[in-house]
Amino acid sequence: MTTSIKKLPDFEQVLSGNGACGGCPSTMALRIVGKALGPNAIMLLTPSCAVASMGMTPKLAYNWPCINVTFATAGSSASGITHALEIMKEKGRLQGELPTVFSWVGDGGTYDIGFQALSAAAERNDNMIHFCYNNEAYSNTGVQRSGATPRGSFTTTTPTGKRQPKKNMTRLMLEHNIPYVATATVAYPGDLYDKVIKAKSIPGMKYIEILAPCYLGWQFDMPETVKMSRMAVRSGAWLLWEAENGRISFNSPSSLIISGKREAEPVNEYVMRQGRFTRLFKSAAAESRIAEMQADIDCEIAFMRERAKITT
Ligand SMILES: Cc1ncc(C[n+]2csc(CCOP(=O)(O)OP(=O)(O)O)c2C)c(N)n1
Ligand code: SF4
Ligand SMILES: [Mg+2]
Repeated sequence: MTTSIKKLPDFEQVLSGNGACGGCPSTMALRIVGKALGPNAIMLLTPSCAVASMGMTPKLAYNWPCINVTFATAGSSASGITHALEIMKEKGRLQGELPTVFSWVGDGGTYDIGFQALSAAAERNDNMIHFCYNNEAYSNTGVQRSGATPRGSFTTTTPTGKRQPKKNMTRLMLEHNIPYVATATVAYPGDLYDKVIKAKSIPGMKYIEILAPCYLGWQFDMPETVKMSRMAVRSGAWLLWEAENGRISFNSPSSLIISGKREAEPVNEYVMRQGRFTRLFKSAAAESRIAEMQADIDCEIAFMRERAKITT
């Protein structure tokens, strides 16, 4: 049974007065993550909105020791810290429970620039949680395309809409055979909370990717952040699932779509609400390009339905 939002702990690890946009989905997600991780954790960040939002020491908005590392190095830096903690514990220089080492990184820092170091940390099964908050673009620098930007989306570097489908990062992480991989999004806070609680209890590498609809990059009205997140799941554009030791299970409502009990909503209802696709809708090729986007989603649903039948 998923934890109700009303049952989440009262304490806050993300403090008020931070520099994020109002209604920022990544900050919303981090609040929930903080409630699950608690204070005994060390946070790593790469250049991103999350860094721009955090403020400066001693008035940091995030109530953990925070380390800003270079873009390419979230995986390797977290590896160094987690190993150092283990050695300190072994030598008796650290008492009590080891802090959770976690990286809070955007899609640019995960899919693209930080991929090599993350993949290497996953292959070593180093003890950490890598969170990718995925707003589907390089938002902090003015919304450029990333490997996570979906087909058809306008960004400053894809002025006619991205031609390629997004990279399937969660599946890539799954194929590293790490103990835990999960997807989440802000419209389902209890689901995210439960996944972080679980990840925290598992030794080794954990990867959690959170879809974060960013009103600035996606161009919708800011109060619709949570609605957009829900629409992504209901259309099947974002599937909620988790894999423990390679065994995949789907979470509601994606489980209903996968089992065929509920039809995924057509993608055009979801994308029509987002200004980043407006030019596409106005173009002569609108019909065929929306059909391509729908085909990407249908293909992913069909693939995941079959992939879940295989356990390693
Ligand atoms: C090596 C390097 N390249 C480029 C930059 C400039 N830069 C800072 S933040 C950022 C965007 C980060 O995108 P993402 O990781 O998706 O996080 P978001 O801004 O969306 O929160 C870029 C390109 C940098 N700091 N370092
Ligand atoms: S640009 Fe988007 S991700 Fe960045 S702080 Fe604003 S709402 Fe959040
Ligand atoms: Mg981003």
